[in-house]
Amino acid sequence: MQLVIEQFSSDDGRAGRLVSPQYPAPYPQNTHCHYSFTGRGRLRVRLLFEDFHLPIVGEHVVDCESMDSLDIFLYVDGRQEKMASYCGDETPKPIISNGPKLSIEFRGIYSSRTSRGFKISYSFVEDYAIASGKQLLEFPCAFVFNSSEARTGVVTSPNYPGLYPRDTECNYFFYGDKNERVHLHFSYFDVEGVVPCEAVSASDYVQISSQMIDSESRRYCGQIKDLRATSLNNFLRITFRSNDRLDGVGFSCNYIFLRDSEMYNASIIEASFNRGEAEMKRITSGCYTAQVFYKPDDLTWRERPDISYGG
Ligand SMILES: [Ca+2]
Repeated sequence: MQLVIEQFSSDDGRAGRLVSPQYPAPYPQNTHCHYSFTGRGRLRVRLLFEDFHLPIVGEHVVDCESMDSLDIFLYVDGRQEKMASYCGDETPKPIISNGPKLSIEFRGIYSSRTSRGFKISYSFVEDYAIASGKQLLEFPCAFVFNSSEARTGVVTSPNYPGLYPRDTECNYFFYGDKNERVHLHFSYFDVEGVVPCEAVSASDYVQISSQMIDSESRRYCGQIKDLRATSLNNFLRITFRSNDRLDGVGFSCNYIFLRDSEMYNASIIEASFNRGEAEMKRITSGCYTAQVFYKPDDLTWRERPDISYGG
């Protein structure tokens, strides 16, 4: 039997990589590995699976119990809980811990001549793997978006497109200039829960409000296509809240700050980012005709003749 036990602390380094024994050659039969991670203070543990290739017994993965598998454990209220179990050869999505600790158990009983095992890069992060906005470090998880810095952009749930962390609240504050409103268009929305997204139904949720503090505003959960929202004034808050069980991917949302005078000409302007270019659609109210513009890197907006809307 091969036994590997390793401990990683943020004191020893903020990032690194771990691989199965003898990677990329097959690990020996009866390999057991235990990796534990501890981040200091507000640091969270993030895992990015770069390669994942365990043997498949039979034709399909039925359950990981009877196969070589890799389990992820988290701590919620001091209890250790299994968050996920992975087997087969489908690369898992990135994972982020809800607290300072996370551990991995690998059980490689069978191995096979064609199984490379796994390669995982880990990091200790403070920003919840939220790539935009300015983080407010006086809050557990809060980000600010000022119109003066960027009038349009993308905002995502923590760790998107990986699974969002459990038992986590993140707030996103949007501040426009005096006459601006904030417009949101969620291009992806999948937040685990049941309408009306209350604690009773054990739901995670997203709340959108034009006030800093308010518990009345509508909550959103489940899978929603093309969710849009506009602030009542020049401030908007998105609150994302997950509970201590079951996970989802969360959301990706395009935002844009617009003055009402700009809205007169274009009832909806949405910004989206495809194939690395910024793309803006202008949809005229009522009859739904649209011009599509694109902006390759630093160039000016140009109309895109290859895409048309109408009807
Ligand atoms: Ca949940």
